[in-house]
Amino acid sequence: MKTVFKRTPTLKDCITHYCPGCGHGIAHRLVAETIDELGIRGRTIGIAPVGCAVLAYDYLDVDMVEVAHGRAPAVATGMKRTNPDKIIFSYQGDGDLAAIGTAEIIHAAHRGEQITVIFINNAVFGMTGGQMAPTTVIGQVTTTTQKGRKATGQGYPLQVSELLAALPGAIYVERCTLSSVAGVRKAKKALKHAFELQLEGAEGLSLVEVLSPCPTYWRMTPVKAMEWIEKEMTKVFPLGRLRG
Ligand SMILES: Cc1ncc(C[n+]2csc(CCOP(=O)(O)OP(=O)(O)O)c2C)c(N)n1
Ligand code: SF4
Ligand SMILES: [Mg+2]
Repeated sequence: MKTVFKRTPTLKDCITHYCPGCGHGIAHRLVAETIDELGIRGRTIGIAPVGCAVLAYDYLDVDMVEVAHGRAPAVATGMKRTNPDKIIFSYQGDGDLAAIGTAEIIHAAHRGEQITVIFINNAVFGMTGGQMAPTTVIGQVTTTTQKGRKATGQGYPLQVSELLAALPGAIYVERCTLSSVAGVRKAKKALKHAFELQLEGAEGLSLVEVLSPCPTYWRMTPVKAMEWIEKEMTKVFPLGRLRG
């Protein structure tokens, strides 16, 4: 029998703690495949987030560092500056990157740090129980917006990628989705491009935002969660290349 699909070596052979239908597992696979295809496993260092992907270091077989919530771009900056031959990436949720770590990501991009950022936008604080995040869309029910998010008092969804794309230090910013096969393929291409830029020594930060399902705290089946991304999330977070 011919093998048509197999685990890529950078993805460890283990069971993850993710809920059924969670996007983090797909995103991990894409990151692992990219590292393997580029042959950079021995020189890549990842920064694990605080959030549901906190155990990314147990799933990705590369050197990884765990840092405080939101501080990944600051730590990645230090890592890259002291190890310029290494490929440095951070993997961050929306609570991590768009809430507590807003200052770190904006300034890392503004300084044009040569790092690659993978931004998993699932529109909630997943790990802590599905609270509203800055990326929660208007009308979305979360544990802290039980009548749906309202702009008055709770603000508008924060489009971090659009903000970052306005900075000259961010050389590549693209928003992708995991909600369809075509979307997953595009996300892989975007991740590869982002890593390649760093590999080539391009001067600046590359970021790939990935719209990712959290069926558990969206209170949806995995299939409905994918549909919700396509119908609702992409209205607020349009897909495509924003810079570079
Ligand atoms: C300094 C600090 N503040 C708050 C927390 C609590 N905390 C842990 S995970 C998390 C939110 C995670 O959300 P996100 O980054 O979107 O990741 P997800 O779980 O949705 O993938 C928060 C607020 C913490 N660990 N450290
Ligand atoms: S709570 Fe959401 S983000 Fe966290 S593992 Fe479950 S589905 Fe994934
Ligand atoms: Mg989140």
